[in-house]
Amino acid sequence: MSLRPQSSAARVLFTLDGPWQFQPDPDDVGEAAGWTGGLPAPRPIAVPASWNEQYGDLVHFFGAGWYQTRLDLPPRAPNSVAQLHIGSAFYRCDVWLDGEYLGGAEGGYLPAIFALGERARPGSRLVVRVDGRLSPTTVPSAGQPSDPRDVFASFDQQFPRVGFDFFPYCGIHRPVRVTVLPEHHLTDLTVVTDPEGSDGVRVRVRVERSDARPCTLRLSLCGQELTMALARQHDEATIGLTAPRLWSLETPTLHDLRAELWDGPHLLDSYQLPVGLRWVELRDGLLLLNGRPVRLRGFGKHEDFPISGRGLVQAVNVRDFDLLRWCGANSFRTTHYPYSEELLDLADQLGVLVIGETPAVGLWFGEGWERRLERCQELTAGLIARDKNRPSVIIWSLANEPMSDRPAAEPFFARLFACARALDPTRPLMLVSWRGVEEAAYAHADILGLNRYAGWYSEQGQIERGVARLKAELSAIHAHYGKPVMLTEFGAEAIPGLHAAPPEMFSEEYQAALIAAYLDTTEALPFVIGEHVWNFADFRANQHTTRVGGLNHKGVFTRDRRPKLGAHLLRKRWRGDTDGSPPTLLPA
Ligand code: BDP
Repeated sequence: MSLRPQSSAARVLFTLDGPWQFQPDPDDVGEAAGWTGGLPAPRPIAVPASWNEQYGDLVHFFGAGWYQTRLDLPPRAPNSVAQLHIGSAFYRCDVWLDGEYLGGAEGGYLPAIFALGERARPGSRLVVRVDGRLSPTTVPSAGQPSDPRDVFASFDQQFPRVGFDFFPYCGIHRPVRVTVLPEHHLTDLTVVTDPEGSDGVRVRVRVERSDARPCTLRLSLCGQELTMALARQHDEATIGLTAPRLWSLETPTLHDLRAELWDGPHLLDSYQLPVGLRWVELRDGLLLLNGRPVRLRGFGKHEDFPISGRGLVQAVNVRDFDLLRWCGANSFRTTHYPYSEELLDLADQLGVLVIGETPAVGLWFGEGWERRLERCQELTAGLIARDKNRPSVIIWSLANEPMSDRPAAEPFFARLFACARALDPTRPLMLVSWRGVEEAAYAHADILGLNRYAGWYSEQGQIERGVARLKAELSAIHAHYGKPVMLTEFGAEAIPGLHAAPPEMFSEEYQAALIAAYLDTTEALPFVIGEHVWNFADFRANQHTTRVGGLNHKGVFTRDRRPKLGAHLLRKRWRGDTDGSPPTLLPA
């Protein structure tokens, strides 16, 4: 476990973001040719960003690419600990410093941390090899054998051939930083808030540190100070607060928890964690935040933008939150992988609820499922470790649309849900399915997510028949499992500027009409705890007959974030106003 890097009175942090040098390695010769010590013919590349759209010859390059930059470690205290932190690199990264191997990490969406040891010096050369190749055993997968039981077999025809409906952008996608920690340092904090009495809370803080050397812990939160002698590597402290300002959608108050380690008068380490005091429950079929029911209104999204690809662009994230507010959404799901920590900072600050999803999209249960289960357990543990202290994250989604029509699916999910529940008993667990009542793994989830495209992939052009089917299916799921259900995806493609009256498929009117009909249906069902439109914005997918121009056009905003009629419709429904949009174009 590791705390997110920050600078403090005892810690140093600097960024390596900016242009790096890059060389694609289509024949996979780099390691044998000694590129680990430096690249023979590199070209500039931006970090963070996907490599695919930075150069025309890299668009469909999904192999290994080598990055290098200079790393100047400042003079540091003896025994301090220098670490390299890569926010994310897709799909796998391996790191060398001055030709010496530091380690590797797989998965693509979670931070990778490498000890720099004593090697780093001013002018060191850092080399990172990023391998974008997916295989049948990776999560997510690509290239698995076709089987009619795996429903998305039709996507076998798409290019590139991957087991999911978004472009497999490659590269260093999130910030790269170097941190220097003091010798004796905090390694983890876990903060849990429980209600106490009529207006109080009890905040449990679990502290982990690098060693068991006796020292004093000082915690401060909301003006309360707590001092405690530590003699073990981990300990737990409790802070009681009367009538604190809670974190909620309306007032997303964050308090700074300051944690310090002291040796007599000497400060050993200091860390500041923003904390939102809130608790989440499922009770009587409702989702409750701080004891009050909340209905989730929002979207599935993607980290996706022209040229930067899946790389972090802070301005795009800020704009997305502005647009979430513009249309009155209160939540989103991090479909279909963990999003950047910088994005979740905004959710914490702005009071937006998040369903945090693992990269387990389109899981398949043929040969090698045990290996994929291990990967899923590691990825789930990594996601929980990274985001467990975030007030915005209220639910964990452990998989999206598994192809679970196979015997292995049941034991697979029994183990995966047990693993997540043991790691975080404070948040409900969700499984997002396309199979509906047939989804045996629903038995292990607390919230049953359903993705439904009746009126689009089925009942094509017939919205009324689509919603009739939707209602019947949702009711059957609830009757069978007796658990809260969420409509986690629904929608229709709309080519921006394409209009039709009466509405026809691919027109903005059809998309808006379908969304309206779905909301009419689900808002009347008391066991449905929310609905997320697919998708917030158009996004780059793979080339396929159903993906015009390589984009999935189910966004209610275009890829450059202009509203379609569907966005105006949502604003009207979720906020009750139209912002001057042409109401005559809205479906009645
Ligand atoms: C669902 C998937 C999502 C796709 C969407 C679609 O969860 O990733 O993009 O359908 O077809 O099956 O648009």
